[in-house]
Amino acid sequence: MRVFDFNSAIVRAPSRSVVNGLRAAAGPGPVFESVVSEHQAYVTALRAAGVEVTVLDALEQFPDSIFVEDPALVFSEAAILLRPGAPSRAAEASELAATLEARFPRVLRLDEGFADGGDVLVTPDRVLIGLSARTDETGAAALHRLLASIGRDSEVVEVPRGTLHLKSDCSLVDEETVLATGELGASGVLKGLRALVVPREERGAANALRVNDTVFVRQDCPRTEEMLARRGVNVVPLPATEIAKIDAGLSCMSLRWWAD
Ligand code: CIR
Repeated sequence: MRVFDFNSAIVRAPSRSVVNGLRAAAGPGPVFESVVSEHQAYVTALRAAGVEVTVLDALEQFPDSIFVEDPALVFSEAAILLRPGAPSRAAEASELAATLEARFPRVLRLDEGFADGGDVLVTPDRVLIGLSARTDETGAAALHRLLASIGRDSEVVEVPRGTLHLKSDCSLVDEETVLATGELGASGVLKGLRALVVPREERGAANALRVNDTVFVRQDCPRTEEMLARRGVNVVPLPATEIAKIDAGLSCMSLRWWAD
């Protein structure tokens, strides 16, 4: 099984409050109806790629709860409930607990510090845990220990300053190749992997999503799409301009795993 082979995923429907999702920069927020249509396109695309998708109900009290990748981490053998670093997102993990307990043989819990799933990149030989404004050293060390307890090697790395999450700046294209921003590509964090650097004006494209034999990329990043297509990648563009207004990309909207 490859690290991007998935037959199962969990997503959460956007709440009307998503228009108030966290964002680092001022600027127009997303339009609810447009987020809904991006989310529907995403679910349809996951299903077309061979994934069985469970859609959880929207949570009005948590504007960012559509981004289910951040409060948990999932593998075939276990799920880990994390401790999101943004105070407004802290309780999102407990909202996922029953759903994960019904689906995974083990559900572990991070019990100290903070860690967001967006800071975790699973590669074929190790799990990278990025230190960011959302993931602190205590949380990263605790996550490293939990991963060791399920037999997974991990490495704690620095996320470039000003980047929300590790995966805002990178994503796997295949087992040896990562799409990355210039900053992350040059940082040494991705050692052992080949970095394909996205054009500066398309830095949001670094958060692509490989699912089975498809790589999903943001529709508004044509140069990245072309770069991947030229390499023979089966690339499928998806609309994501609305969720990008609240600092999100394609990986954030699902938890993905291979259910045996
Ligand atoms: C946040 O700031 O938490 C949300 N507005 C965006 C989360 C994006 N999640 C991700 O990249 N994994």
